[in-house]
Amino acid sequence: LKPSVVNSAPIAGQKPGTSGLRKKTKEFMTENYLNNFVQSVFDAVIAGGTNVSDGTLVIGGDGRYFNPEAIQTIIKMGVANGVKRFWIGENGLLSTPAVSAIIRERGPVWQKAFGAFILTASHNPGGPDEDFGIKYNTQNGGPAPEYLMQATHANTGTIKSYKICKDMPDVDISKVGTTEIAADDGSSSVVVDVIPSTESHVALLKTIFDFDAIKALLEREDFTMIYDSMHGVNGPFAKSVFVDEFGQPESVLSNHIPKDDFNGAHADPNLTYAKELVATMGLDRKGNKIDVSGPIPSFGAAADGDGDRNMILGTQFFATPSDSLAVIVANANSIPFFSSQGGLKAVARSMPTSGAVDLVAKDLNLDFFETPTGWKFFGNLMDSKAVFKGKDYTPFICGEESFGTGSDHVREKDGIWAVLAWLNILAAKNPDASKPLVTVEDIVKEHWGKYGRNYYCRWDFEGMDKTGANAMMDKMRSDAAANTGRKVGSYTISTADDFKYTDPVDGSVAQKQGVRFLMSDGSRVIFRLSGTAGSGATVRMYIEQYEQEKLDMPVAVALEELTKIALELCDIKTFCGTETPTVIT
Ligand code: VG1
Ligand code: CO
Repeated sequence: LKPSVVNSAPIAGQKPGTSGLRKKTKEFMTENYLNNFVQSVFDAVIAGGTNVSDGTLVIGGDGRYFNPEAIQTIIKMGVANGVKRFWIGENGLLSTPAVSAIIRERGPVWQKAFGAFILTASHNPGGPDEDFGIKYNTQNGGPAPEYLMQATHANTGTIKSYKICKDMPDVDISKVGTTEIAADDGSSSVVVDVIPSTESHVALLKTIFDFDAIKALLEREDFTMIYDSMHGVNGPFAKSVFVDEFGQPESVLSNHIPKDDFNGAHADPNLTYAKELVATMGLDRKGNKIDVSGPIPSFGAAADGDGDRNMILGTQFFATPSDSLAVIVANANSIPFFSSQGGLKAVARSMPTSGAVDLVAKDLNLDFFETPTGWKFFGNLMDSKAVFKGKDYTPFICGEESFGTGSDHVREKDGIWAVLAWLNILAAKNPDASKPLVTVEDIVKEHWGKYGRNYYCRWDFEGMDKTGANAMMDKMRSDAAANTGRKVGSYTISTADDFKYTDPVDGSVAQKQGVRFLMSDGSRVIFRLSGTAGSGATVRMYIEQYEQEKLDMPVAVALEELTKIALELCDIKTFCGTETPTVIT
């Protein structure tokens, strides 16, 4: 266990985005690339006052290519930097929400985790020619806050060397168990615990939901489901819950064996990429009904590579993530986690997420927050009690339009949580098995009937030229004042601005979080550049229109005029040379 100091030099571009550092796998595998970043994190964490010799470091990932090698490197660097105890997921597998649960729940006080490395590029494709990524989570179980990532980035620009125990043998991560490695002179030792991947997370989920009621729902003759894990890390978790806990046959699981390239597919749960599930549920990639021979399941769900995203489908019905969030919030108190704590108290959504949940929050008198894109902003609100002298916003639900939903049970979005939330709500709506099944579609339509419908879609333009995309955003920013008050088609722009967020808990300010065109009738058009693209620029265009009466239009029809206006407002054709999106969700 003798640490070596290896000379290195800064590598350009190691700037963490919305959710960690993501690059092409090949770039990550170049000499010192991973080492430089990991050392920069350790230096920032230690400078921030964390004693890494006290407590445990968690390491796991979504199983993508280069995960096993990266895990061994981080263990050896961790030891060299003073870490004494590790928890590693079996076979290196831990979903993002499971990591959060492990940090928060696992072990006695003296072993509690101080942080975690998660090896994932989430919904980005994996494999030697695709993407790799790494994120760091802190002691509260959430993504590292902005200041820590800024310090890390600064360190990557000045790094001269890193520490590693080169001669330490690789740890066998394929078997659950404890390895103790003592220094030659017996002066110190390090404990590496390979832990069952699903244990802490599934135990936590069992305390949140009414498992008996969900089991009874799943056992109904007229209820069938399918859960597509898209060959990401969610497979073992879905198996543990649906097969081991609920006693369902393995046939409810689809693509549940993790693969290091996600079987060559794009493990992103949306209508475009979850093709197989979408077809099984009787829909096309626009969410329209198609003819299917044979029965269609009552409930369909999918997860992304690292298991933090979810897509919810009913029989020939797509619940948009924004609607799903609103429905979960409206029915939260049928879930024991909320009812047992005196009811849901606060909700938050990211800025581009539709305003459907705002209407529920207002109706139910909940504290409501609108934050920038990315999960880290929700964490502060959930931790408000600790940080904010007793002001407590929990129990708390939050979500994003990008298929992310969760609560304060962990500090990450949680795909399987959202699936169980829906099943718990379905169970509560169906107390009597002899009555016809109240479906996902019934629940969403009843919701629209009460609150109106926020028609919504997002267009992604992937692989755009960075210079062009930045120039486009700059132009909209500088034109914001002039655009305010302007009439466009049948709309009037009541405000054009660049979203800025002041954190109500710690007062920190996040600037330039997306250009917004807020129309006088409540409709919105929003533009952002993605912070998770592995290469090039991804432009995101979000379109929303609220309707109180007309609840049954095809989305494309409802949003037709606004979409045309949006393309004119940004003039993407001139700046990026196209106005055809690569993905519509
Ligand atoms: C995207 C989504 C954002 C999400 C983030 C991480 O970020 O829009 O809502 O929080 O991915 O999700 P961006 O900056 O590319 O728009 V995950 O599942 O990739 O960790
Ligand atoms: Co993800």
